[in-house]
Amino acid sequence: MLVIGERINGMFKDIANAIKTGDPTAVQEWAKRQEDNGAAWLDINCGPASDDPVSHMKWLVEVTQEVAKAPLALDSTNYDAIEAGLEICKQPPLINSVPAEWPKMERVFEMAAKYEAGVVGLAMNEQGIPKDAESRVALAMELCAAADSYGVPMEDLYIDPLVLPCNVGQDHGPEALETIRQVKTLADPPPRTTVGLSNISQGTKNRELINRTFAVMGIAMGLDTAVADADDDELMEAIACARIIMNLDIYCDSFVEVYKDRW
Ligand code: THG
Repeated sequence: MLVIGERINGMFKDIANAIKTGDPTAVQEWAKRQEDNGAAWLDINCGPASDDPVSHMKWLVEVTQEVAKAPLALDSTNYDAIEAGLEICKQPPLINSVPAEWPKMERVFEMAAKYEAGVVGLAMNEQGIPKDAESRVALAMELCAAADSYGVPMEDLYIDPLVLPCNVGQDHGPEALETIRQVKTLADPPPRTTVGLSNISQGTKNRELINRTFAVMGIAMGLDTAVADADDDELMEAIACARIIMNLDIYCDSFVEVYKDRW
């Protein structure tokens, strides 16, 4: 599993403050730190309080690219903000994200084809997030069909079953995991998979333990990527171990260091 570093998000006070004051220090520190810690992409999200997501997204992309080489994941529900980011990305990013809804899929898959970007497709639609895995998988298949019709290859589509906090949506946990397993077995070639890992522990105690437990369970089900905390060493170590157990990396005595050095 590869990590999409979650930290450049206006939901965090230091990033919200950077956006407000125009001081890039905190953004650039987190960009370098996440990259050093093994993040393969950097998530870029203006946060819920942004009153100008188009210019805030552009600014975050610009200042991040000044210090980091990793590709970005443009995280917004505002597709004008996504497009503004796409125009200035130095390498193809991920578009994070689109639900299984028209005309949103049309706008996003058209942009993805034009900019050769990846797309995170959410297992939800106008009716919200379904409870059971079968309905989530059906939405995933709609996303696969839509991607295909715009020429976006399955390796560039990342299905997100949507993870809810385990203290309020406990019954969603097994459904999200089963969705990952089925998406990987029902489609050939299969799309990739992703989750917002820290969602699982929002508002709980022992957050890191819950996050890394879900991560290794997800990897066993076929989880390829996650928006997650690259600064959490024990999480990164658990991911490195799970990749060995799943035979995704070759065992060596220093496999944790090797994983962290790779990106
Ligand atoms: N799927 C996809 N993208 C996503 C999500 C998802 N992007 C956003 C989010 N969910 C993933 N990123 C985070 C980032 C932070 C937290 C959770 C998910 C988090 N933040 C602390 C909290 O809410 O308690 C904030 C703490 C603070 O304010 O300092 O947990 O599901 N595709």
